[in-house]
Amino acid sequence: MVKSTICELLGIEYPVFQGGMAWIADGKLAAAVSNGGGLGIIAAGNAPGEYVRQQIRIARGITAKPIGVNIMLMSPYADEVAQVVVEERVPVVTTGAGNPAKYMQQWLAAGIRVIPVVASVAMAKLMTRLGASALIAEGGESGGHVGELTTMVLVPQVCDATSLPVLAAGGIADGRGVAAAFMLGAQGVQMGTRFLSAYECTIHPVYKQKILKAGDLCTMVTGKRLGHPVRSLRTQFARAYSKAEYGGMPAAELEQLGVGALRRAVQDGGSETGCFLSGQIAAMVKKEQSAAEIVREVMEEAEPLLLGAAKWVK
Ligand code: TUI
Repeated sequence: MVKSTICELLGIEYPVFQGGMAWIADGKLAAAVSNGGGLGIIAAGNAPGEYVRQQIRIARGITAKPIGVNIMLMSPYADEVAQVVVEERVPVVTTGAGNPAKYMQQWLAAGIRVIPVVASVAMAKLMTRLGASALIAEGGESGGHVGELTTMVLVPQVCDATSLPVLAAGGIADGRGVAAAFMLGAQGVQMGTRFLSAYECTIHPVYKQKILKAGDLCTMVTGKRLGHPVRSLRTQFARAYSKAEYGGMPAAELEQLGVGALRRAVQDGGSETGCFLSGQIAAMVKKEQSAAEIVREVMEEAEPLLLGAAKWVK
């Protein structure tokens, strides 16, 4: 059994978080992951506070285990979601796509464990100083909003920069990735793409099939010119967006082209108009299974690898 301080800190069985994927990670998926012994996380994405409250209550109807909420800091509703997590006494908050400094005091006073996603050493140091309980170091192999550094490069540097436990994210979908993350100094992992194939993940069937059929070169990054690079499947929409981006389309029009695209992928499954967020690891997601099986499988795979690592030492 692989145990780490993350398990003790949060009262969970396995050091595995399910990423807070906008429009995807709802109360049902989060509860399934938590019931499986990991930490399920509800994504606030660009949704209003009341939606998040509803999802927290749905999750609590399915599990008594700890759940988390991810707050996407670029959301126009970030302020109200920040308040909802306090009112609902959510035990763990993760943040993404920005700096959560202005909310930290309020959350710490409410006894919330704050675990920000960081994509740089500077942000890791700042979050450590401001009272985070742990950090998620997310490399650019991940789906969605991406930073500059890869997981391999970011994780050890974040581990060196903080005394807090670190979870690795980006490019992890099996036990080898988990074992490698521990070798880099992490004490847990966060996976997003792998959970897209969970039975409890209610994305459009077309989205699920695209992930299950994806190859190694299946993703691309768009949105760099607007300052928020996003990794998604290389679909008709992503190619058209990229062409517009590098073809000199004015920024306001480009922004407009992206509006609603995440929702369309998740709810309608349309390749022409939807943006199917995915990590580079999609090619290694090969079957549908329950969220609990995913959590257990990756940790059972990691265990012999970690035990066997000593064979290299002569
Ligand atoms: O947040 C994510 N992934 C996301 S958010 C999202 S929704 C979205 N919709 C439209 C446009 C953009 C996003 C889809 N996927 N991952 C966590 C993450 N956070 N990755 C990188 C960062 C990050 C980047 C900069 C965290 C902090 C940061 O700080 C910059 C600063 O100095 O404020």
